[in-house]
Amino acid sequence: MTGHTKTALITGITGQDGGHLARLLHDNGYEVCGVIRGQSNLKKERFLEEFPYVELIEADLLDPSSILRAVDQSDPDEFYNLAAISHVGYSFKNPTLTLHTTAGGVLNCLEAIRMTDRSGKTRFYQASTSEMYGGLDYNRPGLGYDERSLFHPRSPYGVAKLYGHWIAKNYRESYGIFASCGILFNHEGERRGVEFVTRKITNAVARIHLGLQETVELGDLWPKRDWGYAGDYVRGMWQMLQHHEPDDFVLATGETHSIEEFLTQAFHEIGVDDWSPYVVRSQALIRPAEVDILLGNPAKAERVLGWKREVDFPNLVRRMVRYDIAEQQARFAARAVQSDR
Ligand code: NAP
Ligand code: F7E
Repeated sequence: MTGHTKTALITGITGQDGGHLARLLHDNGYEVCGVIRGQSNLKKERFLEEFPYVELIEADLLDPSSILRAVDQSDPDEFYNLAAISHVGYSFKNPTLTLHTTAGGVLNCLEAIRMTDRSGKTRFYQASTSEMYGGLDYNRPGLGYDERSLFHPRSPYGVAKLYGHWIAKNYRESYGIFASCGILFNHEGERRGVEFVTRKITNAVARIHLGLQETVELGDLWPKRDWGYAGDYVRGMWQMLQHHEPDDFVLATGETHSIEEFLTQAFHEIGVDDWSPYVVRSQALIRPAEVDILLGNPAKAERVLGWKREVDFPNLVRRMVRYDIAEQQARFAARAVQSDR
């Protein structure tokens, strides 16, 4: 071992939150290990360029023995399970894969800890989600969902996450595993996949601004989400595992905005007041069931953990649009250099 104070294992390290968390833990002196899947993962090279200090371990949530080996090999003080099939729309198209990955994968992680962690040192973080509430039973108007609200998931993703949530609590109660669940509302940023609506919009706005794209195709625009910045939320995950006992915590902003509002704010950044000529509605992007409104109440995390989000809605959108404009310009310049050769 080197001079690191603690070791962390992260599944889903190639995803949005994985990148933010790897950096946060490294900056705090951790040795960071991350699970990468696939025999030839195209993200690997780029990931290691950005995070040369991360030790990657080949494993797959669907393969219990590989997760057991990853835990045995890294012997983590903290194990963050961020891997999942995380796209709600995709989960309707691939429900069985979602079940095995997003639900069964959590069991594989917990069993790996139970079998290897004789001293009980490993603290486990489960990435639970506001999608478990489902937008129904919205019976506390203005207050938002908290840790005691009813669950009513509205997608195969939400249902699978609810299993992950309860099995983590069950292993806490049955075996004394330090398992904490963060019930996180939507969080976005420059690392967000372009398959999610916020990044799809900011990427398109940047390209429209630069004359590289004319329109963007979207589904329903009326749903409302409680959107925060991912960098703030991974700090909350870490704080949950530093707490003296395992527990469940909601992380949210306490504000909700429709996709229309996100569009207005994003186009405002490029000086466009009326976005309607640029948005094409697509039936294919409408989900079999929709979560109408999500609003979270982070009072417990604020009070118990001292967690506080720093980035507000206008700054989140601004940050994403500016990042995407710079990224598109850099890509364009790189292509121009290549074609000159
Ligand atoms: P993301 O960007 O979609 O990343 C998902 C990660 O899971 C990727 O690294 C992916 O690997 C990995 N993965 C998928 N299937 C796997 C498998 N079979 N074995 C191993 N790894 C696998 O997700 P995110 O936005 O960072 O979210 C992190 C976690 O928080 C997820 O569990 C998500 O469901 C949950 N969550 C997210 C939000 C949000 O707003 N972002 C809110 C609440 C909860 P590849 O790169 O190889 O595909
Ligand atoms: O959709 C609508 C869509 O896919 C947001 C995941 O991180 O947060 C995320 O789930 C809304 C929905 O995120 C498009 O129907 C319209 O109402 O960006 P999204 P999500 O479904 O809220 C939760 C908390 C998680 O846990 C998940 O892992 O936008 N929408 N048009 C669209 N959505 C997408 N993706 N693409 C569209 O074109």
